[in-house]
Amino acid sequence: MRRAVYPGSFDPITLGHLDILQHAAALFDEVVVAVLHNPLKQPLFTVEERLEHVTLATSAYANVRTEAFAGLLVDYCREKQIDVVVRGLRNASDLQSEMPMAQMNQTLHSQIHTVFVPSAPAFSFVSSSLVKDVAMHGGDVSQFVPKHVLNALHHRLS
Ligand code: COD
Repeated sequence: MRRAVYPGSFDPITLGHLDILQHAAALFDEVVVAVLHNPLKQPLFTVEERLEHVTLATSAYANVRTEAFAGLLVDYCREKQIDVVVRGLRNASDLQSEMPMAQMNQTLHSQIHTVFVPSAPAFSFVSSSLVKDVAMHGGDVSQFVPKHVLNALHHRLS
């Protein structure tokens, strides 16, 4: 069985993330969306909230499940016996930041392979940070996030 992990902060999950996940779910038998819990960072949504948002957003996929992780991604992969990491690529700058991560992960754990999935053009400019910034300033982000995330953003930022 081919398993993959799709790791990220998902603060919050966007339609761009879901676009990548749709491809990952078609490519692999099972995909674990791993939501990073980093105690040193101050996310807009707690890890529990982000897990809930991701679980709801991915409920249509029978082969996708959601988990939180902390610490090194390679340690999580070792523990779960997962050897493929899926990452989305929006542009050249993503590639520039993703390559060192993929190479570091492969150096730390030689069995880890990173698979890059190109983003749909419609979402190539979308990021969680931009969505939060626009929402924080009263802009309409309804075309970039699932409805329940939109509600959560309104609730958190009001
Ligand atoms: N379209 C397509 N893909 C997208 C879009 C979009 N609009 N938005 C985001 N993505 C992709 C990103 O490119 C990424 O692949 C994925 O979705 C998740 O994105 P984010 O922003 O939610 O998550 P990141 O980039 O903050 O996640 C970073 C990790 C958590 C993977 C990383 O920090 C990590 O592995 N941390 C654990 C500690 C560790 O192992 N450190 C060493 C790393 S070498």
